[in-house]
Order: sequence, then C-alpha cells, then structure tokens
Amino acid sequence: TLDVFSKVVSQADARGEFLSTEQLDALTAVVASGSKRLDTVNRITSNASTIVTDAARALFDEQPQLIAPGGNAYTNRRMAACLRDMEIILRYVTYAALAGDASVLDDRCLNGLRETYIALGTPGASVAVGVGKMKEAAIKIVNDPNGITKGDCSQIVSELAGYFDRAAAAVA
Ligand code: PEB
Repeated sequence: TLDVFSKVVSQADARGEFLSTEQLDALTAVVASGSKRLDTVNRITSNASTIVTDAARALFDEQPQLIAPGGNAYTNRRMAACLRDMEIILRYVTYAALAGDASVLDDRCLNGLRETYIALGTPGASVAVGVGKMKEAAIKIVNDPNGITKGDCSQIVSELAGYFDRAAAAVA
C-alpha cells in the first residue's frame, strides 16, 4: 500500500535512478494542491453517513426489487450489510484521495470483491450503481462553494471521480 510519494520513490529505486524532473514536477503539484486534497477528504469524511444513506435510498428507489421480500437487501441484516459495504468503499476512496494513489483502495478493498459478491449472490452491478450515486453526492459536497476559499478544484475532483469509477468497475 503506497502513497503517491512512496510509489514514485519505489519506481525510481527499481531502476536505480534519481527522481526525474517529470516525477518531481508531478509531486510538486501534489504538494501545491495539498489543502484542496485535505479539504476534499475532510468534506467527504464529515458527510459520510449522509452520502451513504442518500445513495442507498436512491439505489433502492431505482431498484426496488433489492428491498422487496427475497431481495438482496431484504431483512435488516442484509440492509445493514449493504449500508456497511457502501460505507467501507467510501472510506477507502477517501484513503486513496488522501494518498493520491489507488493502491490502498485496490489492495485492501477491491481485490477479490467481485468474486466475493458472486459467491454471496449479491448483484455487483447494483453495488456499482450505489457507488456511482455516492460519487455524484461526494463531488457535489466537495464542489460546494459555501464556507470555503474558492479555487479551481477540477483536478482533485477528477482524481476523486476516478477512484469511485475504479470501485464501480471492480464490482460491476
Ligand atoms: C464485502 N459484503 C458482504 C460480505 C462481505 C462483503 C465480505 C459477506 C460477509 C458479511 O455479510 O459481512 N466486506 C465487504 C467489503 C469489504 C469487506 C466491501 C472490504 C474491505 O471486508 N446488497 C444489496 C446491494 C448491496 C448489498 C446491491 C449496495 O442488495 C450488499 C449494497 N453485502 C451486501 C449484502 C450482504 C453483503 C455481504 C446484502 C449480505 C449477503 C447475504 O448474506 O445475503
């Protein structure tokens, strides 16, 4: 599990080379946008339960068979497991956003998740829809102009969107 700095170091070390100008420029950009990254993670973290529950409600509105008798989120036990799964995925997305690197998300959350859902009979495509809804909600919260110094957050938002897309693609 690596952050963007460790990753670049290990890549350079594998070749026995100094860090390249391109690598250093990319890391400089990460440092320069550090407050945006931390604000992004902070905003998602402080709104995590809203993001999860709103996304789940929207998913169940679209796919009511999930909560109908016999559905994959029917019974409180399955509903709780579903909300928990969405929360876990959101949590790892925030870790990746902080690290500037997807490896923590990949290694600790997504690796084997598709196979787990297949084994459980849980519809991965529905989980992917739920993740997409968390993505929209998270981006909206990150882009909210209220209560924050205004700036261009397109870079961090597109990076963030990429982590959600990665999670959705891993289970779809
Ligand atoms: C992954 N999810 C479930 C299980 C596991 C995970 C390992 C089986 C064990 C258990 O029930 O606790 N755990 C989860 C995860 C990590 C982890 C992401 C990463 C580190 O350790 N049901 C639906 C929706 C969807 C859903 C489509 C969006 O209808 C999820 C939520 N996951 C769901 C459900 C179960 C489950 C388990 C309902 C219970 C399955 C069952 O017992 O029928």
